[in-house]
Amino acid sequence: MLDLHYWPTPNGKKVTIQLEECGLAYRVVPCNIGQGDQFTEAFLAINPNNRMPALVDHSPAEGGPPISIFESGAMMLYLAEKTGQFMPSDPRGKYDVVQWVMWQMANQGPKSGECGHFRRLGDSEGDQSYAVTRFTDEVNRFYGVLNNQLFNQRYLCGEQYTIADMICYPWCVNWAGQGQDINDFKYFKRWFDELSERPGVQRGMAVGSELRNDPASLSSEERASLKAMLYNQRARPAPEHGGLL
Ligand SMILES: N[C@@H](CCC(=O)N[C@@H](CS)C(=O)NCC(=O)O)C(=O)O
Repeated sequence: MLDLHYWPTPNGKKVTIQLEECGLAYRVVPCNIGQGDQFTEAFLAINPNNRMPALVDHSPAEGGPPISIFESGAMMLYLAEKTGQFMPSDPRGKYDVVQWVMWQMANQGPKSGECGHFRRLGDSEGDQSYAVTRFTDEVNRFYGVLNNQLFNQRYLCGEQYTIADMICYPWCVNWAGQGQDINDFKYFKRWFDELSERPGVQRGMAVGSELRNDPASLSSEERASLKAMLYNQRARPAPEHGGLL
């Protein structure tokens, strides 16, 4: 059995799309990042980076104790190898996919996250126009990268649908909130529309939709405590005694 520690955000949905596309049996373990579940000792033992998603495979192919994995891209590579689906096994094809997984994890994911963060902030923390322009432009560049890649091929790595497509899709869904117009990127739009119709993508995107609170329903105190917990996190202290020095 696979446990996915999850909250319905784009980083979580990358993995639920893959689980659904592969038809794997899995259990969703809610990790409510608005209530601080990512800081519990039990969760930190799985992911020392206090971020969801995290995956625990209780039945690894080679037997032995459960394998736990953090970072959505690492989970997707693991599942692709475990199932033999949605990633070629020859080095040329495999590393074509791996480089797009790395691209997503190092570029599209984090910078689209910052884009959304600064655009949502408005002027409550002072003038954000430099950050808004910087990240909106960078995200615009990403749509251009995807659009060019998809100019003469159906999927990001050629004619086969792979985890490279699955990992990029959820961060494109909120293109309007990122200050973009996908009609400017017609090859990208063809790909986006095709993926949006896939039943596995639809099922993966819908996982946990009942868990999410409507931010508009939060009181001003709840909003303030959420902000205090999620924004400006600093280092968690290491234990004082008994460590390796
Ligand atoms: N690179 C990580 C990013 C994970 C991430 O940023 N998760 C966010 C939600 S999308 C989170 O858990 N945030 C909790 C927090 O900020 O404390 C991955 O792709 O798995």
